[in-house]
Amino acid sequence: MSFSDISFMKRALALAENALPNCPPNPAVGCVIVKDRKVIGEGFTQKTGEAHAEIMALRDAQSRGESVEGATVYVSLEPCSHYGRTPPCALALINAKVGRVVAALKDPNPAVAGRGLKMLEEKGVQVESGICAEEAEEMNIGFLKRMRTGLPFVRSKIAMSLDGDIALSNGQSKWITGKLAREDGQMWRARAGAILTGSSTVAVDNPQLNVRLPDVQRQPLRVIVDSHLTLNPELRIFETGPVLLVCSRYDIVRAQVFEDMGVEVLELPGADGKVDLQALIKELARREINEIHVEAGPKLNGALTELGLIDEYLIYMAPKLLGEGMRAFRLPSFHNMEAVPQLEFKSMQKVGEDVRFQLRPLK
Ligand code: AOF
Ligand code: ZN
Repeated sequence: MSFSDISFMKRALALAENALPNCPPNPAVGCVIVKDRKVIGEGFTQKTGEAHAEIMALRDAQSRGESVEGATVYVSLEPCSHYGRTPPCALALINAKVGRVVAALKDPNPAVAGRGLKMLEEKGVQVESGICAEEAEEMNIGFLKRMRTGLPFVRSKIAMSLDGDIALSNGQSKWITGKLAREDGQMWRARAGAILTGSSTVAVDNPQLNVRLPDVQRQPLRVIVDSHLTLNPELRIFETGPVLLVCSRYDIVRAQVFEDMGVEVLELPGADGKVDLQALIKELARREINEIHVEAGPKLNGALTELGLIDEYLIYMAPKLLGEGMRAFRLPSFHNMEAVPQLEFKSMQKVGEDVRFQLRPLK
């Protein structure tokens, strides 16, 4: 591994970022082809069913009139070896006669799992992996978790005041954080396969919970936990894009109204008349959702936390005190410090006038 290997891989990772909003459920991958220390082709994963990063980079080199024979290919995930929705990238690289392939990570998809690199090696291509692995893990944290464990990565985004409130006591919550923090939140929303919320948030805030960014061709599935199907079908969330309404008891009359509007209604009964959240997370994995982005109130955030279902808290904290307002989490009283959920800071960053914390449960 050399210094230039790292810098070309960083470029591949930066390219992969462009893929994040459009490629799910495929992982976001970037690829850079280098010859004589010069970049001759670049690419990133297109939307599912279309070209992978390596194919885009090979096409880019071709359109620049460059020969890739003997070149080094930097790719942020192992090239695929299988016929999925597209043919194997490893084969395309072999046919293009590249000399060396450097991958950041092995692809844990059981259809690939090391076979991409093996195929290349068997044809005399020099291979290496593990360069910038940590950054590459973060880039596709949801895809990698789902491939390794069968479950998606759950990230809960919460905008709160310095005293931990998400709304005033009268329910008003517009706007606690500033414009830049809200734009940053849109980026995280855009990379998710699903946005998960509860009926109270939808009823009180009347949000759209969609992605409003330029060049985004895909909308995440909006999933609403509404145990008794009490929501008003005229709320804004039902006007745009796909919605999955999850209840604990299927009421045919109420459900019909939503189904006639094209909204899917799913019954997942849990304990105490509530929705089985664990079953819901599994169901979303079955639907190839890699990342679930939670934007919800205290009840759902409290319940998910108690069940240990949140992998990351994305907290935007505003320099404001809201006083006796609505707390971010409804959790029981704890009687000793050993019992409280413990998190660790993954990152801290100022975003406009607010601060963003990324926290993960302490393992
Ligand atoms: C790559 N390069 O840019 C990506 C890869 O159905 P397909 O053909 O689109 O294949 C999807 C699988 O390919 C996906 O689950 C993952 O294992 C791999 N993704 N592989 O060589 C890429 N995005
Ligand atoms: Zn591929």
